Amino acid sequence: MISDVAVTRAISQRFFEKFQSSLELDTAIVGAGPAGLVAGRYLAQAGKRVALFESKLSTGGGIWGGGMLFNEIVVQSDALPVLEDFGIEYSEFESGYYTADAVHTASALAYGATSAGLTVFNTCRVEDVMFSEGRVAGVVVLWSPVTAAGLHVDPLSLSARTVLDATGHDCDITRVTVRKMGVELETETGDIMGEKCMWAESGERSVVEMTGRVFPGLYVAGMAAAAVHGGYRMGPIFGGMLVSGKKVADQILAELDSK
Ligand code: 48F
Repeated sequence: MISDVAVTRAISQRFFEKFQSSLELDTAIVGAGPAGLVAGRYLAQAGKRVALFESKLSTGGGIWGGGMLFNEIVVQSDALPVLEDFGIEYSEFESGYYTADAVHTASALAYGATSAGLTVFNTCRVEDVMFSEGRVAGVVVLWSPVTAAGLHVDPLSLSARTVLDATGHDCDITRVTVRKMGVELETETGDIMGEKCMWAESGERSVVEMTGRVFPGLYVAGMAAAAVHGGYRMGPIFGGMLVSGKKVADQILAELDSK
């Protein structure tokens, strides 16, 4: 016999176990696109307390639609080790260009990150950061449907030694930090520089170079790094996003392990 109440008890208890064990994190990742999921896998694999917050119901960010809803993605050779690590199947299209099915890639990234121990809170929007002693010190979260409905509800706060802005084009987390705190970022201008037009060759190279810390406690990866540092956009070639996620995980691990 199945008890409806047992189902409710199981879900609510398990959810709050997850939530309570995420109140004091080593790293809070915001955004479950390719950059955030790749970073999440490597941080979780290293044994860090890491959780990812995604405002949509599904993880995968901009992967699902490939290019213009043609659901294939292109990856260049630099990122093949990341594809292989996640067990993502790909094939060579022509020299230097590899393709993977977008649905398979999005699913495999989610599986690879969560099976390494990453906790994902979906439908959960980070609307602000905690700020303490001159650094970003955590995330302020609220269910995204609450925000969408325009309900007047206070959020909750979770502390994190490091926060990763992997929110893509919007660079939401860096933006809210600059807007509310007026801080100077570790960028060429000290401010958010804004993403440039399409130039995949430059965009793919620079998104990896631009990955890293932009303020004490705050890191950027993926398209958020391009938006913050003024990189070119690159469209549906995803190698830079994957390598950026791996690079930022290494940088965050170096900071976490140095203290
Ligand atoms: O946009 P997204 O896939 O970011 P990414 O990892 O990859 C970029 C590529 O998909 C593509 C590209 C490749 O050449 O240019 O755009 O840098 O994923 C960002 C995720 O962040 C979520 C958003 O729903 C998406 O799934 N997100 C954005 N703002 C918030 C957020 C927020 N404030 N709180 C929680 N999640």
